[in-house]
Amino acid sequence: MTKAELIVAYENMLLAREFDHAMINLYRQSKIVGGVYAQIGNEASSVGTAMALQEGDIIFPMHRDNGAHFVRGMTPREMAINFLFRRGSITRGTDGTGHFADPEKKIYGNVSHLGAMVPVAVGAALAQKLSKSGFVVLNYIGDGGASVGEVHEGLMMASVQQLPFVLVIENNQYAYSTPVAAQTHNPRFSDRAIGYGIPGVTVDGTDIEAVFSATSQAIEFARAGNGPTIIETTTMRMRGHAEHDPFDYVPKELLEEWDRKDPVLRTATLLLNKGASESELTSMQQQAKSEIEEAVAYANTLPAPDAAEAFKNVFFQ
Ligand SMILES: Cc1ncc(C[n+]2csc(CCOP(=O)(O)OP(=O)(O)O)c2C)c(N)n1
Ligand SMILES: [Mg+2]
Repeated sequence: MTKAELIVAYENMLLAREFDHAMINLYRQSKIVGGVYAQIGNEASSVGTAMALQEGDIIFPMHRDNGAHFVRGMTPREMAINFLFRRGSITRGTDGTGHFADPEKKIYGNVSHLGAMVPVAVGAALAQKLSKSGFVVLNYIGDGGASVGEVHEGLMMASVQQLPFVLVIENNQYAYSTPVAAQTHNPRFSDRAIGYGIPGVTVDGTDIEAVFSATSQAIEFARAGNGPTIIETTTMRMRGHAEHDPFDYVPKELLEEWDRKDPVLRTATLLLNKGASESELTSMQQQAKSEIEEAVAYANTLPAPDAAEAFKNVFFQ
């Protein structure tokens, strides 16, 4: 990656990291009543993949992909207002977590039901092919979600129709309390691509350059009409499933091992190697922190939604 690209990556990764810390603190103060699914440890995966998209491309992020939201133009204010479920939020104050979409920004996920998002995203990819839009769909799923049946159905359709579709499997070692070894006999998720006759690659999901390069290739391949790719990014979920989960089932040594590969620190080192100075990095860190603080302060000035909002878009017979 060029220095300019690394700067964009680092800025977005810092925003994601600072946002996580801010949401964790608010959750502890009972100011957030939804789930806080931190993406600490997974930032290079969501930022590096999303950065490979071009304007007009479509993204379906998962519950943990705040970095992808930032890359695709979601602002810290918009994010904070949603998590604090204030009036005027993207979900009209009805969701206090990461289950939101913004079609204007071509962010069509998150579908909360694991696996169910893939056929929807594949449908979006089919629409791109039929309309010859030239846009590509980037879809995320976790190591746990990847084993849900609808993922198979979606990939069957995407591969046989050669759709402009890229599936990122974020293998962060756990699905809630279930380690990968307890849910699949083959821990290499990219091998599943063989069954669909499409390319599959596994990359170190803490290495922003590896993630960006693999995704750029897959997106180019898809845009040229060659069909889908599976990209497995290996990372570690460094927090519990969400903040209510003490994750005492995760061996401490495993967390220590992955902590040494912290994606934010690794990206800082890459920037230093490209000639950035320590003081440049410090000012980027301060900038991200103050942007998130300002966003939370702004969200706190907004009122709660009207109770009547709860009944909008609710259908019953
Ligand atoms: C069909 C379905 N079952 C269960 C859940 C509840 N749930 C939400 S996230 C999650 C764990 C997902 O693990 P993984 O796919 O590995 O993603 P990660 O949270 O590790 O990023 C579970 C069980 C759900 N949303 N949908
Ligand atoms: Mg997981």
